[in-house]
Amino acid sequence: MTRRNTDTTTLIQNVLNGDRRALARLITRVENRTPDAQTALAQLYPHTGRAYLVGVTGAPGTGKSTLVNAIARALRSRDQTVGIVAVDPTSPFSGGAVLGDRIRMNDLTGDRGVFIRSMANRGSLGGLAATTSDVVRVMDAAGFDVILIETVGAGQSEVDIARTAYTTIVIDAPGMGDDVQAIKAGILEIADILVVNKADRPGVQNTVRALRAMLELGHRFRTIRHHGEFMIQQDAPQQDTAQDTAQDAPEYDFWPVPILETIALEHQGIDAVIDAIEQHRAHLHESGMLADRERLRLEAEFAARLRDELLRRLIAERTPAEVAALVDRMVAREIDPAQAVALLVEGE
Ligand SMILES: Nc1nc2c(ncn2[C@@H]2O[C@H](COP(=O)(O)OP(=O)(O)OP(=O)(O)O)[C@@H](O)[C@H]2O)c(=O)[nH]1
Ligand SMILES: [Mg+2]
Repeated sequence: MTRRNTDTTTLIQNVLNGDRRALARLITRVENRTPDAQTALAQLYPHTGRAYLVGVTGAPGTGKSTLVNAIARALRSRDQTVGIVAVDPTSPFSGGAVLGDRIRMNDLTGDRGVFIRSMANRGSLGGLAATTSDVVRVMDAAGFDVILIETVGAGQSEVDIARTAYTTIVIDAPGMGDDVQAIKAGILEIADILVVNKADRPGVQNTVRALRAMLELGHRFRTIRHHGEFMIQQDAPQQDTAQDTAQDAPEYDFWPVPILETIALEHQGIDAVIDAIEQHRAHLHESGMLADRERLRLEAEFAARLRDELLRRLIAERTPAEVAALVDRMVAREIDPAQAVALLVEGE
């Protein structure tokens, strides 16, 4: 065995034993996508799937980090260990927002039952989603009971990251501008729990009303969509075939999305949020949807990774000049984009 292999084996063992320094080291390697990180992830994988994943997303400045901090503290008082992954695609790794998150969350530092990791954008957003899944899995293997994943609900990739959770909390706050604009329908659609934070500010009831109206407009039923959502979706579980339209959704699928008010800064309303997470978890469990979600999650991740890998391989086989030549021909109206793709794939 080489020294590197021995190192990796020890590192994996230490992570499984909950060693924080090993955890931090491995996560750094995962972020850097080192070859030994791939080995470690594969070996840790059988030890994952136990943590309960909660996504927290919403517009910038709504109070996601403050709420995550408050939820983590409340979970700790219920004797649960907590991993936190804060994804901040807009800031460079050493940027202010990441530091800000650390400062705001520092009343949790020193507690060995909490582990916080901030991640910034490295490379493409697709890459960030994959890396986030890997980091979450490392924390899962390390034995944290709950993993909170904070993302800014600004783009598709962030929404995809939030979607990897079992329970997704979408957060809004009064005074964020037009309430209907503040949360795009796409983000609202993934909400299992809606939180209106900054309930100490004027306009809370307007925000609550706007959200309730949007929910009633067509998001009342949250169904697992088996068709059209993911690239790979051949054998949907039998019991769900009648579920493609909300009207047909059987009773077990119904989850009334609660709208909760919090003042995260003062830790007010947090117990109700945790109770709602617990209720949603029980609902997923009893309805069998927990297993469905896990399966969908893995399928979606598989599809995304496959897309990235195929694209990477295809592009690697072509020179930049070949790609540029195709773009030139599109600009000259000689070929349309679909033809350009066909030519690239067929290796013209
Ligand atoms: N008045 C009031 N302010 C709050 C509350 N919760 C958070 N804030 C403040 O709102 C600001 C933004 O809070 P953050 O927790 O950083 O919000 P965020 O959504 O994580 O922000 P980004 O990660 O930058 O998108 C901070 O100045 C908080 O102190 C609250 O309940 N009431
Ligand atoms: Mg934040």
